[in-house]
Amino acid sequence: MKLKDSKLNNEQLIQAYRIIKKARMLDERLWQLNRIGKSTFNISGQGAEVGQVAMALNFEPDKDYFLPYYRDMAAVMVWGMSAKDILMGSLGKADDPSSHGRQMPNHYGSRAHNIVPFSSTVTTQYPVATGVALAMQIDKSKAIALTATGEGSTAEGDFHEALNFAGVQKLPMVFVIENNGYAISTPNSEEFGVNDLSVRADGYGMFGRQVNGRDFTETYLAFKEAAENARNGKGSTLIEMLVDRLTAHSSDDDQRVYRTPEDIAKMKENDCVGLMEQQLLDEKILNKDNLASIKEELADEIDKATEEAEEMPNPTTDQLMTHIYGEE
Ligand SMILES: Cc1ncc(C[n+]2csc(CCOP(=O)(O)OP(=O)(O)O)c2C)c(N)n1
Ligand SMILES: [Mg+2]
Repeated sequence: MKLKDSKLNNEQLIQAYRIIKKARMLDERLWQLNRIGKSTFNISGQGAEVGQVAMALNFEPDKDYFLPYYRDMAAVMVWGMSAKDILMGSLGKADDPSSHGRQMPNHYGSRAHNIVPFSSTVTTQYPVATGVALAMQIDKSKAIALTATGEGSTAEGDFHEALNFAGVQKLPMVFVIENNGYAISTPNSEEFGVNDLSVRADGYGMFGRQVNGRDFTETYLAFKEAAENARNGKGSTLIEMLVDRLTAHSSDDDQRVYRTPEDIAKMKENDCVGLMEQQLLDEKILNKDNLASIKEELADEIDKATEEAEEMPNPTTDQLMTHIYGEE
């Protein structure tokens, strides 16, 4: 679909693109920091940025809560986390808003931005999100809980428990499955027996929809409807968002071992960021010079954020037991 069919104006579309591009460039920086030994780990959202931003723009970050998973960097940036916040998490700094340097990198959380930190144990954020949504429903706050996980992770019992509870209670929620074709090295064909995971919504009494997460407008409009339904008391929606995983699962594996060179090359040719850039040019929203200067501005911003984050203090041994349990 055309970008303009989203009914967002040019300024809003450019703003969305800037976040998408920034997430991509920041992720590339995190890989560099890992490879030179400054950060211990990286797990990327490369290939999912367009879908994530199109999704997240439909929520109100000062009111709605996001319970993300490890690939959701672009989405948490829409929610308000800065490049420096994310870099501090990767470098394990004392002021890292996600966990003050206690968690693995890319385990995003920010009390200031209504982003609930999560466990590495996949899909545990789903049932936690139903609790957040139940509180919102009891409070009549008209807020929504958005939560995301990967497609392989939907095999966990937590997935069923969360969707069942949300369906029964008609909770104000949007559940997202980011289907990137693989669970580490296991392909979709060995993960489940259906072609469309969103059909599972029917079994829980909620709305279900599969979207192409490489298409900004298709994704934006699907989440718009889901958010409106949740906000207007019509209950939850399950959205399967088809995306790519352009990198290995994480910095600890090499996808060339389990994917063919042709498969990897084809995926890179359809890189969602490149597709959106072409649409911005075709629809005359930006020209090539504009794209080049945005890239330059973002590169400066990320360099500056990296320098600032690197200069931040590390946690000290006397802080070992802080930020672990709630304060009395
Ligand atoms: C309960 C549990 N089992 C296994 C793992 C190890 N693990 C981490 S990520 C992952 C794959 C998840 O794949 P998917 O849900 O498709 O998400 P993706 O990483 O592809 O985005 C696995 C098996 C874990 N973290 N938690
Ligand atoms: Mg996956």
